Amino acid sequence: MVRRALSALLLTALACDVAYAKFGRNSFHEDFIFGTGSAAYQYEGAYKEGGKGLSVWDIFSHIPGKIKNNDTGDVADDFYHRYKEDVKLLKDMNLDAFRFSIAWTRILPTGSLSGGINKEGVAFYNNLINEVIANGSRSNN
Ligand SMILES: *[C@@H]1O[C@H](CO)[C@@H](O)[C@H](O)[C@H]1NC(C)=O
Ligand SMILES: CC(=O)N[C@H]1CO[C@H](CO)[C@@H](O)[C@@H]1O
Repeated sequence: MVRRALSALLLTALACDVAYAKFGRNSFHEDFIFGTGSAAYQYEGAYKEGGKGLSVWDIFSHIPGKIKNNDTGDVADDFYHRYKEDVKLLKDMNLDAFRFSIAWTRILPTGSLSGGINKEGVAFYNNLINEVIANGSRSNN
């Protein structure tokens, strides 16, 4: 009984393997865009660098006990410093597109236009977009 069940399982696994082998990029229309994405708070880190202002999440996550393990996005994936390595990963994975969000606190550190635009923040996103394009992907935000 157990042996028969195992044989059935093995056959199912083999059938799935064959099905997977035929399933790949070519299974999609040639115009299909493969990409990945990120969200600023979860990804960038550098929460007080480059002229960035504090977001609601920056402040909230620093209130002890509000977030499990008192975790914050202060460093996160350190994308702010390591975006070139990440763009290289996109290229190595042969992805077509990269979608990301912009931390408005990097652009408008005080939360309003009257407080001034942070040129260093604009430059960061500009450099990121240039890096993505130079490495053959589209950027979407
Ligand atoms: C989080 O911070 C609170 C308040 O300081 C503390 O009581 C708690 O032990 C901390 N939790 C962890 C997982 O460090
Ligand atoms: C992997 C790769 O091609 N990286 C290139 C990405 O674009 C920059 C230019 O901004 C090149 O210097 C890298 O070689």
